[in-house]
Formats: sequence, C-alpha cells, structure tokens
Amino acid sequence: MPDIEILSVANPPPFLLEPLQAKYVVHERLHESDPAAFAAIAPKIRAIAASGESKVGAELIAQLPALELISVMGVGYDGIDVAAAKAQGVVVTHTPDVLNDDVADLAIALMLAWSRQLPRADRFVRAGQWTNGPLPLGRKMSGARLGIVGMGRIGQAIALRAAAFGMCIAYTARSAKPELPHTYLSSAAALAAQSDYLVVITPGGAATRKLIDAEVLKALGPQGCLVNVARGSVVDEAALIAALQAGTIAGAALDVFESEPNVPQALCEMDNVVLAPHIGSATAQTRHAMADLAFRNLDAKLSGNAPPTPVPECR
Ligand code: 8YV
Repeated sequence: MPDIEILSVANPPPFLLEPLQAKYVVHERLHESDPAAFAAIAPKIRAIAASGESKVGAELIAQLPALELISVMGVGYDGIDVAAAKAQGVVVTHTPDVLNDDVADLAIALMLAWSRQLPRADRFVRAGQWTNGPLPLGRKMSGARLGIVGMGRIGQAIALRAAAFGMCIAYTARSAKPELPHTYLSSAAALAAQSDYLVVITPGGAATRKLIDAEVLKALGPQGCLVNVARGSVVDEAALIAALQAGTIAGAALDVFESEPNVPQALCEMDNVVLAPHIGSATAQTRHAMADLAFRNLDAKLSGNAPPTPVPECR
C-alpha cells in the first residue's frame, strides 16, 4: 500500500502524533514552515489533523485536491471553513462529549475561584500578609442565580453541577429546551439582567461573535460576574475591559480570550478577574480521550469507513 500523507496544522500532543506517525506520513505545519515543499506534496494530502484553535480556511482546502477529512481534536471547530470543506466533498469531524465533564468542572472552579478569591488568597498567604489581618470577605456562590449562555451538552453539565450548589438556573439558547427544568430567556441581555453569574458556553463563529457586548454587561450589573469557557470571540473584550474598569460588572473569570495566547495587560492588572490559559479540556484523561477519538475519526475515513463523530453540518 502506498504511503498515506496527512498534514498536521496544530501542535498535537505526543499521544496523538505518535499513533499518526506510526501509520501515516505526517507533515507537521509544512504549509507554514516551507510553502515550496508543501506545494510539492499538497496534491497527495488526504487528511488534516487540527485542534479546536486551528484555522483551516478555504484557501488551504482548495490547495488540497485529494483531501477527504479534517479531523479536529476539540469540540469547537469555528476555525474551520466547513462550507468550503463540504463544497469540496471533505468531511469535518470533532471530539464532542468526551470533554463535557472537564469543561463543566472548570466553569464551576472559575466561579468558585472568583467568588472565594482563591488566586488572591493564595498570593496573600505566600506573601506573609495574613499576619497583618484577614483577607477581605468574598462572595457566597451557593444559592446564587446562574445564567448559562448556550445550553448544549456542556451547558447542561454545568447546570447539573450548579444544581448541587443550590443555584437558581436559567439559560438562553437558540431555542427553548422544554425537557429541561430551567427557565429559558430569549436573549443574553434578558438572562444577564436576572443573573449573578453569567457563564458563556456557546459555540464560537460568526453567529455568536461579540454576543456578550456592552448592553449585556450593563444588564449583568455591578454585582454580576462574567465567566467565559467558550471562545474569546463570543465576548466583546474591549467592552468587557471597559465594564470592569467602570464597575459596570463586579468581575470576570476567563479561560478564553480574543487573541490567544495574548491576554490584554488591562485584564492582567485587575484584582477582580481570574484568568486561565484555555484549560477547559486540559486534563490528561480527557486529552487522551480526545486524541483517541480524533485518531479514530481520521483512521476510519482513510480506511473507507464512516468516521464516528462528524460535525453536525457533515452528518
Ligand atoms: C482545546 C477546545 O483547547 O475542544 C475545544 O473546542 O477549545 C479545547 O478543548 C483544544 O482543541 C485541544 O486540542
């Protein structure tokens, strides 16, 4: 059997890269590092291995006439031009479900870290400040009002956990889910107006770009906290910084940013903000499960079988 060539556009962990290299000829980001060498092998590339943060645009897809599949190791695929892929008969797959627990756990962890000031408390003890007096009081999270923007699989996993904290849960989504016991509101602003914590867990992409804008933040109000575990693009970052500086909202806990890995200095300087470096799915267990599914998607398609988890548009 002739060698099968694939292109990796991400920086896959060794537990994905090694199985891929064992079976395929993997060109690691060759399109960026050596465009001339890439042009020579481009006609033979049959699959792309990508991550949730990868950008695969129409231009790259058009250079790959033999492309059959784009396998994303991540649930989000907003960086992939799915319409261009479909137009060329290319299937896009992702890794849903296996990361629901971890992302939901992190949303709760960020809410607690912000409410109970854990990063600040840690710095306070290490700096020997305790001997001068106690840490200023935090906020109670249990029993507070939680608004969830996006009630998909991860949103529901967050609601399940929040219910154990006695939180009063409402949500907004493209449409109401009558099977859920929570209150549905038709807009993010209406939801924010009746939330103490507004947790964003909606897919990224054009449809949700800057969904959380100045108006939504104003509705969240001076006691409200914004939590983002979705995509940086969903929040208007400039409006968020302005709202934090003006006291329009009380604070924020953020795992994702508009221009990752670059985080605005203004956010780094604020004491009422908890920051994390996009670690929603970053546990060994979950990343292994994601890598395994990403590999199975790729391997199935290249062996002539149906990949297990195509994105909805490719089902
Ligand atoms: C990862 C993610 O950052 O699943 C997603 O959409 O954003 C993350 O889980 C990444 O895709 C890991 O490869």
